[in-house]
Amino acid sequence: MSHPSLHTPHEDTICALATAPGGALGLIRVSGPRALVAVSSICRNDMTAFPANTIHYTHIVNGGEVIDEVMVSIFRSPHSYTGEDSVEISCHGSRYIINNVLELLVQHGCRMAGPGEFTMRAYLNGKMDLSQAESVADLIASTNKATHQLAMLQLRGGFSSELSRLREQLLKLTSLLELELDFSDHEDLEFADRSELLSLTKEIDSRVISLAQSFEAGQVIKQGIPVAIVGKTNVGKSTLLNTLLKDDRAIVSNIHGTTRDTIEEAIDLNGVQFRFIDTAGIRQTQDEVEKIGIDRTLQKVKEARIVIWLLDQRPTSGEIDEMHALSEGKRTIYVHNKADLVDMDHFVPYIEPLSLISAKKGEGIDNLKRRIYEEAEQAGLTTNSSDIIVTNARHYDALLRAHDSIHRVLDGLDQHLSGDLLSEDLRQALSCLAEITGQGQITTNEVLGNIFKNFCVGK
Ligand SMILES: Nc1nc2c(ncn2[C@@H]2O[C@H](COP(=O)(O)OP(=O)(O)OP(=O)(O)O)[C@@H](O)[C@H]2O)c(=O)[nH]1
Ligand SMILES: [Mg+2]
Repeated sequence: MSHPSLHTPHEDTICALATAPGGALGLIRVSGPRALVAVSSICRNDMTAFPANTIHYTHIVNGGEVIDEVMVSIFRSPHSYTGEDSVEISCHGSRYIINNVLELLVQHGCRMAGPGEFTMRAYLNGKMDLSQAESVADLIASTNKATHQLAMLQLRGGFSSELSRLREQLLKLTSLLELELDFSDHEDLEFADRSELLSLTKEIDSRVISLAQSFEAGQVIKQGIPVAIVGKTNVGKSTLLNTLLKDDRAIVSNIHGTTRDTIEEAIDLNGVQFRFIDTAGIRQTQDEVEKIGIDRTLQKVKEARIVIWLLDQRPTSGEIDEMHALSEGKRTIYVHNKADLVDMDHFVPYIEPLSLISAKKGEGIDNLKRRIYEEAEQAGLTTNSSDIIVTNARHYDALLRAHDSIHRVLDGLDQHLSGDLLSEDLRQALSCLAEITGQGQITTNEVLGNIFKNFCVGK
């Protein structure tokens, strides 16, 4: 869609259904200078003089026909979501009613809103910055506590204030350099502050790097932390998946090599999404299809963040070495299954720590879940801390470019380049960070169009 001219006030008034069709109620949003006039024209009451932040009971009428009994909320500029005069109409969820109300609004001078247009107006009117506007879409898309928390932190400005701290530091650097320029004819002053400049630049760079690095964790959290369940054939991997899911998802049998392909299912543990992957049991085989399955298992181990090695008997020391080699660099949890068959009086753990479970009887599963969560926590993949985690590819890209520029400043300082050469790179770093929040510079229609095109209409 094409957005209206971005840097002029919005002359037109937009309307859209904000709720999903099919519910008991529908919420229709109207925003812009004619919002109150347009809604008044289709209601029994004239609302143009109604005070801000009030709700009114009224009827929508079309000619002589009463279309619906509705509640109407009045917001006045600048104290509304968009910053403009806005009205929200709560009507009944009927498609007929909703279409009728929207048609009437259009007849009275409103225009149907494009995707995200209300939020785009909120941004253009200074109600939120660009990264906060983007978090609105993430918030709507959030499916669990973790993704909700990430979006909420960003919406409430956690990331924005971190960026503005970084920008302040970059500006401080710039002014220190300018000071150096001003006094450049005093020779003894020229490099006096260079060590301070260097340490400040390094400090900024390491923060930018750690923000950029958090993107990977952000992606994992959004998509679900991959946990591969691996082991020899018949140890109970598919049984464990089914028990975790509380569902008969994977085929279980006492025939070795039952699972051929990988099976993936998401489970929420303490509000964090995990993707459990049941795999083909590892063994020597002549069966071509099974071989392909085992290759896939090894691939899944590589992709996993956490590996559950399932065993049902004491492995040989050669097998232990093999397990260590395969899961090297992964967070690995060793689990002995079929505890119901174990003589506990004589059981000696052969790897430390070793979790004991019975997948079939559901024993030890809560403990195992706790361990899985702890591993994710230690890997920084849970969001219980208030640490900023970057989740948006556009932000990640801008951070990488900011890092490049800052790196050039570091090199320049190293090579004793003059201040004016360095401040060019500093300005670039500043502008990359400003891109994220869309502040302090012109954000093009194309950029905004790309950001908001994926929003829902009505948001
Ligand atoms: N006694 C007992 N048997 C179990 C337990 N867990 C699984 N089994 C049995 O072990 C056999 C193999 O279980 P599966 O879940 O199919 O094993 P798998 O590791 O997926 O096997 P493959 O897909 O062949 O690699 C089945 O007969 C299960 O009922 C358990 O905790 N106790
Ligand atoms: Mg299986």
